[in-house]
Amino acid sequence: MILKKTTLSFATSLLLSFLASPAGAATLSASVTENGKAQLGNAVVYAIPDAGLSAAEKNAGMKIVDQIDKEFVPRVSVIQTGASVEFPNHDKIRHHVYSFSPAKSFEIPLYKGTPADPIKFDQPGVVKLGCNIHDWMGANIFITDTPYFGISDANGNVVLRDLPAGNYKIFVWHPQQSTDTNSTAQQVALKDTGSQAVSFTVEKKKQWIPFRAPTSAGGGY
Ligand SMILES: [Cu+2]
Repeated sequence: MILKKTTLSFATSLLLSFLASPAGAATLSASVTENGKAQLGNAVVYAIPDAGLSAAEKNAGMKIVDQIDKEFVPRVSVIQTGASVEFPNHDKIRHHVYSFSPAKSFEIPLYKGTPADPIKFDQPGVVKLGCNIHDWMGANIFITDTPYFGISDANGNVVLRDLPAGNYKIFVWHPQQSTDTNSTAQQVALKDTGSQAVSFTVEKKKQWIPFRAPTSAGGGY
């Protein structure tokens, strides 16, 4: 009896998402500025439907956070809850990737190449990555339940496509943001066709980890 009900509701949500999908796809454009002035790149913009997510919208997927020239690439990633991330090391030296973040605490001890097992991120939140050997190496993974997200380019622009029509709350997150992400919510009603625009202003904290590795010569690392 229980099994039957589950199967039915799964089939229903598949059908609903199929009906809601390409026919009624909306586009959301967001522009992000820093303190209302400069355009801000590397900001995550994500849209959560008021109606909740169907089973078909929870498809997680896979991402890569590379290590190149003693830096994480990219510095900011966004993934859906349940997604896995591979951490290939393309340097000739070893890295030791770790996170102490509550959303996902893990480490991949000293390695070269691509670790056999990707890391699965099964809780929403922010994961700050570091390397035990190279203190300056840092990156962020933002994990959200919704599949509707993007990261702003150098001009502070991000476009979310193929959103089913409906009411959404739109949020922004940035690694240096000084305010709570939940307080950034903007309510938007997306229609079947056309696009809608929102803009965000991010208040930034003063401090930031350096973007580039120190250029000191030598050293075995
Ligand atoms: Cu390293």
